[in-house]
Amino acid sequence: RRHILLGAAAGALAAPFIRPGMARAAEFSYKIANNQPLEHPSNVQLTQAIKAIAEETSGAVDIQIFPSNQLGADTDVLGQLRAGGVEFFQLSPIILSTLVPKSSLNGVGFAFPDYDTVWKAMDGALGAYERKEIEAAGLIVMDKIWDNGFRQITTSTKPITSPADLEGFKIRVPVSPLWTSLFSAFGAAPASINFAEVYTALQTGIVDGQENPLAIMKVAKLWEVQKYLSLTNHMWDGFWLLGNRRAWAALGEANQQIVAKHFNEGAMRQRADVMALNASLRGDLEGHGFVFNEVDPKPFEDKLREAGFYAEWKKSFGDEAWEILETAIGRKL
Ligand code: X2X
Repeated sequence: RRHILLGAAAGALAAPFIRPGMARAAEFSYKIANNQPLEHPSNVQLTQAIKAIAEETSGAVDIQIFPSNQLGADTDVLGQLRAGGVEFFQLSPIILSTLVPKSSLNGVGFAFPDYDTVWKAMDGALGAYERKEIEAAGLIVMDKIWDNGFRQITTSTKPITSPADLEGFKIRVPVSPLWTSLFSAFGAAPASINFAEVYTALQTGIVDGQENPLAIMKVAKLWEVQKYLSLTNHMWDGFWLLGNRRAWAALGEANQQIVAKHFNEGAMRQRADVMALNASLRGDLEGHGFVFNEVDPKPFEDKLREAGFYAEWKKSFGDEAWEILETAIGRKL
């Protein structure tokens, strides 16, 4: 709440300024927030996108990046986005499901076998369905989702090789009913913790493990507080680029088109960057001391089915949404 007041006050008082090379003062000084450090491909490509937006609008649309949860933890910033204290926000669809329940469809355990299936689904009917739900909740969302990646489990204590290794295991999960349900189905003890507090939670032993894509393990330097990395690929996760509806409307159509174009192009470049990074990340993380192991996903998926995970979520999402998911992945869950 404090952030919102400060943001509004700062916006009202801020004097227009002219950057070198800009034809005129910024008409719109907007913020974009996310949870990733500046060196993550998301922020590398966002930096390029906002530069292109400033250039193509002759400086009228000036967007500043607030990385690494500088404006607050994800669930707080979602509130700020809705209130208008921040204009743009990149957020996992699965965390967004705290506001838009059906946006976590893509996070159903082991739904996606590979990236080809992910991009066909998210650029196709599944992504369109999630965006329709997001817009119905009063938010703006860009067409192209950014990549977070396939999620893997790390621990400080032991490699996770089978579902039995997760029994009673204290693991951090992001704040979302789907995540809690997934790890409860494995018999683990999931703790909902925002990403902003993950490193400290691992360091102080509040939890013994966490799960994230390799690129996040890298930029968050998780080898400092974790040892084993199990390639479970239990979920694919991305970042929707969300906007506040009033701030978006204020831009007007011409600026909207420019902003959307560069954000969406940024997403496509970011996907390629994460893909390229994935090729070297295992060796890189092993070099930092992580001990990798691969797992057969089948017993993990079987365990979820036995625990009633798929039945529960089919009921929760409803038949229409579930069918869109199953069509997108080309099999029954
Ligand atoms: O919070 C996480 O673990 C992260 C960075 O992967 C998300 O944004 C969901």
